[in-house]
Amino acid sequence: FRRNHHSVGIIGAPFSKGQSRDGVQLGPDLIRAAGLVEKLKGQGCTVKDYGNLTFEEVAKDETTGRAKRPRAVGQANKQLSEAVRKIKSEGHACVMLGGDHSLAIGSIHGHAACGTQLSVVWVDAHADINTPLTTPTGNIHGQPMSYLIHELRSKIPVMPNFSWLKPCIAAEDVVYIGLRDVDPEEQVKKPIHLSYDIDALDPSLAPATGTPVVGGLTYREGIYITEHICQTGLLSAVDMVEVNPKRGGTDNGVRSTVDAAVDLLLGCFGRVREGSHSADYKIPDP
Ligand code: 6HN
Ligand code: MN
Ligand code: MN
Ligand code: MN
Repeated sequence: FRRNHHSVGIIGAPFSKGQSRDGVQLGPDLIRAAGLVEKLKGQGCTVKDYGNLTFEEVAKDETTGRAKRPRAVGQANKQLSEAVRKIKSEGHACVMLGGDHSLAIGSIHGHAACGTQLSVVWVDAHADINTPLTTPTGNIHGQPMSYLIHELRSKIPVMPNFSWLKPCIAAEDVVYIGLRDVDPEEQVKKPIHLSYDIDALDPSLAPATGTPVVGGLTYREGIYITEHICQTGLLSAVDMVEVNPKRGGTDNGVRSTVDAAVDLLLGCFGRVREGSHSADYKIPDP
């Protein structure tokens, strides 16, 4: 038998203002409704669900540089950072359910606030490392890495509601997987923050996302990454972001996207494709 003893803390961040498409704020409840908590428990994990954060409306939120809605994004990520920090301090592997990928700012910052140097594995069709001055769209979900990396500090303008944020990741500790033109670097020894954008997967498998790009990972490749990271024993926090049920086209498209998100998270915490028994399974006696 395989036994899993992962202790998982889940925080939902129903936030969409790092981009402009409605629907991605529905991700956390949709992923829960697909049975995430029960399935994690079924494979032997201890799970504490910390619920969803609530975000207040920001009335006037003008751009900084080209970055759109900086006050809303800064405030939401401050709240998320504090929540992740608490979950880590209580000893759990943290699962952050987004929401859009701007939430990686607070999730990684809160994780790093525990004091250890982290490595970040960024699984995404996009590099999400535009600065507020280089962004072609203004959407902060295409920028989170630029705020987090020490080496880019001098490239980031002062932004409203971002004064709490200090860079906390060294560029050499970031691994990108899923970009169509970058080779993965796999020698990771520090605690791992896995930031999984569902658009890393091929749109035929995960169409319900705001910025799909053809030529993505297969289900098998996507799951393999999670299994491999689980086996390192170093997984410390995971983001699952950019699931958007209003972009799926069909019910089947939404379902397959959400199911993929759940399966990736199960893979992070010990599920094996050759089949895992539930924690209390016993071979029947005749
Ligand atoms: N995502 N590179 C584009 C931009 O707007 O900066 C797309 C970013 C997509 C971000 O999928 O998390
Ligand atoms: Mn992304
Ligand atoms: Mn992406
Ligand atoms: Mn494991």
